[in-house]
Amino acid sequence: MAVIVPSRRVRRTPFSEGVEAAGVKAYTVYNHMLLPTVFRSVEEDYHHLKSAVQVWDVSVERQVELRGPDAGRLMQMLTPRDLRGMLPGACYYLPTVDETGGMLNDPVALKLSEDRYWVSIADSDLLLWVKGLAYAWHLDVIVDEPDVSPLAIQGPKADDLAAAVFGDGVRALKFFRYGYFDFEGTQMLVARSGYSKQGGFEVYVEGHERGMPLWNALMEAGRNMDVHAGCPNLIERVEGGLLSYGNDMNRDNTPHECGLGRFCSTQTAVGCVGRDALLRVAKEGPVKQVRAIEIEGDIPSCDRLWKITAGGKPIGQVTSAAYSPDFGVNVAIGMVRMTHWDAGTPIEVQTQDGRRDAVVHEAFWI
Ligand code: THG
Repeated sequence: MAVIVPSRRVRRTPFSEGVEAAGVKAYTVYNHMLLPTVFRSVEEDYHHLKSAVQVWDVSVERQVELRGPDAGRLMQMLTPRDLRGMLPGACYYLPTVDETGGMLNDPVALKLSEDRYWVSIADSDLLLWVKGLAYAWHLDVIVDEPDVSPLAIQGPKADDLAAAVFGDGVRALKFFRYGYFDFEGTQMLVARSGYSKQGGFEVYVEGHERGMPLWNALMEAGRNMDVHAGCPNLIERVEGGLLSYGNDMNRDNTPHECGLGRFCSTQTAVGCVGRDALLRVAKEGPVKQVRAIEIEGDIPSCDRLWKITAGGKPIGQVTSAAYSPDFGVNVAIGMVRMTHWDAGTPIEVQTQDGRRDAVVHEAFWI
């Protein structure tokens, strides 16, 4: 493939200099910004992520900030997850939906204070929807994109690396909680979260100029831990069933179809846009849903939708797939109709290189 040209529309990040020095080999574009996808090779990066520790430039997880007396009310309009119990210090994974209950994004939200939130978005322009709601409802709230760029520390040695830079206090952070920790005399927001199943942290770096000093400090402190620059890894995230907005789901899907029903309490999420639509589908249950799928044979890269058939009839689609070295099979994420979604059901996947036999797997691999 040809190269991607950065520009004002395809934004660089505060860590781009470090990413380039580390030998990034490929990028994708996510929220109008560069997201590294390969450093050594997808497989090498995968083995290293699962055995050591990596520093990821995930600046593309842009923040939508809601600030003002109506910030809490506006937050609840975005999601069927009940936010009444959310306290400062908490991160919540949030399905966000439109008036039909269709998925608009699947961000991680942080409550900074009673009247201030960050919504750490996946790849869709959620800012525009939030600004539109604030305007239409005459809400007393400011909605914008602050100069905040997450840097992730992921892998089995993530606690050791984070402790070396932020002190042993970070070890006590619980999953999906954040705290403030000192870095060279300034406080930084560090959360125990991240887009892998290997565990780790995300540092929300405020101010472009603070990017490279933190990047360099992590690389320096991690020398004896085999630290390397990394990025969200396709193989690992499919093994773990981490969904990718725009790939595995979009506005055509409800949270229940995405398997995100456990993050919805639609009944009590009063004020949520699309609540009526979701109450209906939650009652009936979805007729198709995300499933782990194991595909036989050699597969090409899944850069388009693969139809799933059973006896030649369409029953779903595969949206992400990769060969897993650790499990020795092709792992995949797909959306499957209820007639065929039981574990063990034999199906066929139509790749651009031809048909492959496949089976609905009981669960994701990690
Ligand atoms: N971190 C932050 N922002 C993000 C992502 C992130 N924005 C974009 C993208 N990732 C949003 N999507 C996800 C998908 C899954 C998870 C987080 C963000 C995730 N899921 C946990 C799991 O499936 O194991 C469950 C979380 C929970 O139990 O609450 O972590 O990664 N800042």
